[in-house]
Amino acid sequence: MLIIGERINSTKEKVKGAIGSRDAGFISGAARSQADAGADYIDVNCAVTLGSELQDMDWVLSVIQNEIPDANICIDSPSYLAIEAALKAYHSKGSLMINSISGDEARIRSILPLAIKYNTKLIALTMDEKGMPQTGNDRFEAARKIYERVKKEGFDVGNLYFDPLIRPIATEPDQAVEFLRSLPLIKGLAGAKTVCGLSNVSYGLPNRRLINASFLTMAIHAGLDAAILDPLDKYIVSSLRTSGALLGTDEYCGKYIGAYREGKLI
Ligand code: THG
Repeated sequence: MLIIGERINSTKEKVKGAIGSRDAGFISGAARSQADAGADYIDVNCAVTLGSELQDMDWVLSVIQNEIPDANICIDSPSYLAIEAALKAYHSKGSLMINSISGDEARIRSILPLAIKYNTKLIALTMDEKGMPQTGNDRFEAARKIYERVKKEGFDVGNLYFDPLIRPIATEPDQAVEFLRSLPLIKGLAGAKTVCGLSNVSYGLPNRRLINASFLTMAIHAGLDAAILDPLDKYIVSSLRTSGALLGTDEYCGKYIGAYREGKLI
């Protein structure tokens, strides 16, 4: 499982405040704690600070690279200009992921050349101009079109991560199952991988962390390759470690036992 740490996201009030006041200690601490907890990538989202997103992205990336010189970054932005600014601001030896494109042709046309030029991994949301997918098959069809389109341009599909878009079960009770159904279908596209942001699934319900962690366990079994999540959340860590042990990807349950000894499990 590829872990993408979600904590540096400007939709969180504390993060927004820290970016606004240029509190480097807060941002470097959030990067450090996530990397120490096993995050393979650090997601960076500065989109809430409209108007200053480019400068904010530039500053946050310099702070993270200062703290962790070989940090891998997942650039999370709806703005082409902010993504471009981030790619230019990144001088480290690590690897980059762009979050995200979709089936939207204008978006593909602007972002894909950047992903090719800077040799990044790329997240593609399985939706297009027609809107949000309902069924597992809708998600697969959207993924298939993007896959063909991106491949035609010479992008290495081994670096492509499809996000089948999780929706809240509180209002759409069939959507978690449809998401899970889409995973093996999408992974039938040679080389393609899957990713998701977990927390939408639990929106509107109490004890959200429990739902998120349980759903993560199901998604890992269904073939999820990567997830944007909080690597410091004990419920999440418990799901990751129990899944590895139960699915035989954690040799002699070593990581599970290690996490237990370190008091990291619920
Ligand atoms: N797919 C892709 N990218 C994404 C998402 C996705 N990027 C953003 C988001 N979804 C994932 N990142 C976060 C970051 C922080 C939080 C949630 C998702 C967060 N949530 C609050 C918390 O946990 O305290 C709760 C917020 C709430 O109550 O709504 O911090 O799906 N490709």
